[in-house]
Amino acid sequence: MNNSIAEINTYAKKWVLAAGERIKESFSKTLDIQAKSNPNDLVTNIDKETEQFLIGKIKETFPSHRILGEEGFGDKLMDLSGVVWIIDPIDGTMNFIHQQRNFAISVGIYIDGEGIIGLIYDVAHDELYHVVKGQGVYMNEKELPELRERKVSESIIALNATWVTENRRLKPELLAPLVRNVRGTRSYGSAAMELVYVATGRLDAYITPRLAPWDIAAGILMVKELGGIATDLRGKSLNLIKENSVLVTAPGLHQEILGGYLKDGNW
Ligand code: 2AM
Ligand code: CA
Repeated sequence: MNNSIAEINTYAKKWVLAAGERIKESFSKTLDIQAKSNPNDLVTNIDKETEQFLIGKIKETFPSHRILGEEGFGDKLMDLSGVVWIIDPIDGTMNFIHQQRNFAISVGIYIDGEGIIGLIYDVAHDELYHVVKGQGVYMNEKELPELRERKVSESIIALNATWVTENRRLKPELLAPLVRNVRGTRSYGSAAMELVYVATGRLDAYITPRLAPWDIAAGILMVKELGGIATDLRGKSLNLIKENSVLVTAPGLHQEILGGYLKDGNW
């Protein structure tokens, strides 16, 4: 690798902030909205333009880097060798369309499969969450503290009610005891934001049956950097080249949820 991590990081931050400015400008314009895999799986011209903007910058400056992007303007990847940027131009597109908030730009940068840099930009709040492996997690200029040990009875967990009730495997009857025993449940509709909320301690866990690599690539690096745990629902490592079920928690909680509530699941 010819470019230093510091150099890649400086550009990544600059481009994500610039992409956020472009998204803010779009708030006053009419969106072109299309459905993808189903009528509720949406994409807009701004999702596509933001991905193309970021890819244009990366390819111009770092031609050897590869890109995995949600909207398909990147490369077709079979593995994570070399430097790979994993991009969700707008995570929480439905929120972007309906609410103009609760969405984020998510960029994870992996080197030979190891997560090194993560950026999640909450554009509506002007909050850039940022991690470089081993150097801590920052919200703008403020460093986030290590996560504290949690018990299920004291925790707030994020779940997507639609997916929990629809999913064949993540059955409501399996999750009902957990939902009863936690302090509260929440759903924000953006995986990147939900992972950031675990990193900041606003949430203690996030459980979901199926996410794509771009939904989680940046956020799991932040949670792990602060002592949290990120696996699939069987406790296995996440694979950033395919879809995964996801269990991301503060320390302590992972074993309690996995062993106490999810062990009889058929994931
Ligand atoms: P998106 O907005 O980029 O599509 C919604 O709870 C979260 O799940 C969002 O992060 C959303 O990302 C993601 N999501 C929505 N549909 C999905 C799908 N079919 N597969 C994987 N992730 C999805
Ligand atoms: Ca998206």
